[in-house]
Amino acid sequence: MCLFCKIAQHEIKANIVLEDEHAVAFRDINAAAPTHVLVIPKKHIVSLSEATEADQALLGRLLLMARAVAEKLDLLNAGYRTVVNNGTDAGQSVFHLHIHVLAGRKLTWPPG
Ligand code: DGP
Repeated sequence: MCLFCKIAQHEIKANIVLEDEHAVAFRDINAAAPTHVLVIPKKHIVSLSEATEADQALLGRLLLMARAVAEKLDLLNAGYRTVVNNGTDAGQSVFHLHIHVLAGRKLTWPPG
């Protein structure tokens, strides 16, 4: 089973920020910003490229959980960035779809 499936099933410990029936948000182990949270579906989807029409509602839920994370961590005013790395060139290293929620410093653009 993949690493993030194990986190979603509480087989591997993570610092969980939010959880519901379909998704989990937890602190990234290798934070790239003062706040760095990952939002994942409990369903194993390898990457955004592997998502289908059947995942439409789930994808919406993930974005809303990213927003809920921002609200819970009081980021709505200062701002935050959501990122989905998709595939090798984008730097995806864990092949279970996840949305990064980054905040707590001025983030530059374009990303590296
Ligand atoms: P990406 O490079 O977009 O696939 O992001 C994967 C992220 O997952 C990366 O920022 C580090 C994080 N990560 C990897 N292994 C673990 C882990 O075991 N626990 C937690 N909390 N985060 C992890």
